[in-house]
Amino acid sequence: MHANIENAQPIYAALFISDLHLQQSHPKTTEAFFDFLRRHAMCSRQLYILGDLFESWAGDDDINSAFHRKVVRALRELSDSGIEIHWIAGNRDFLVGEGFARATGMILLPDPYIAVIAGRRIALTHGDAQCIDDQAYVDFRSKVRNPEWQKQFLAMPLEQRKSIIEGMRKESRKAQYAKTDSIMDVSPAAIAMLFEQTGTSIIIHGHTHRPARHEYASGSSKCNRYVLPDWEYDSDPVRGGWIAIGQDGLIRQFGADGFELPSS
Ligand SMILES: [Mn+2]
Repeated sequence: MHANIENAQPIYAALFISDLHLQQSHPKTTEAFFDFLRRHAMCSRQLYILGDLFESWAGDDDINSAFHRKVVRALRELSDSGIEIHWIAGNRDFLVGEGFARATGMILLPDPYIAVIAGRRIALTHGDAQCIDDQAYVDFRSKVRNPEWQKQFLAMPLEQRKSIIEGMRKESRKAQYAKTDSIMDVSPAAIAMLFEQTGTSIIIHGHTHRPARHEYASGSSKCNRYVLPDWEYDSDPVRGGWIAIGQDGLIRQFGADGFELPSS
């Protein structure tokens, strides 16, 4: 009985998503995420969340809001089904900590992280650490990623933290108008350095919301940098998608409609 189910092999070795920016005011995006978990992540051995799953995260003591509990329950269902969930923090949800990891059953990874999937070594990163041409952002990042700053911040009452984060978001939106497109993208020098430091020929990252596959020649071999899309199902046209690595090691890019992109 049920032999076909018990013997079923996962279709994919790993799936990668980032920049869903989940928030209560975007219910269709949240529903698209739950749908993705049920229909696609369930057919994979591993799921890698590469940052900015949430639009903001004020600390693990905010885990009990009705919205956050729904997200936790969906991730827990996946990990309880035996699918490994791996997490790299983004610039919006870097305060996700051990409490959230325990509740969802996921594994927190450092940034960058070298994963070996279907025999391929792959460097995984959110991508904001490679945006080194934006000096104001580099300064901001080094401040808020400092453990001492985080300790002091997390010692504040939750409501105060939420209003500080809201203020930061307004400032950052204002500052972005004055920045050029290239300054907000990853720096070619930082990408070259990441390839060299990790000794990999594949990078997967998000953050820039510029989904693509970039190919680089490196001596006689080739390197590839895959950029994940952001998700937005509450506006028209919708945006979204993911990257999958098959058991055969092949890397495929999928769009918001769930179909494979022809260019990958
Ligand atoms: Mn980001």
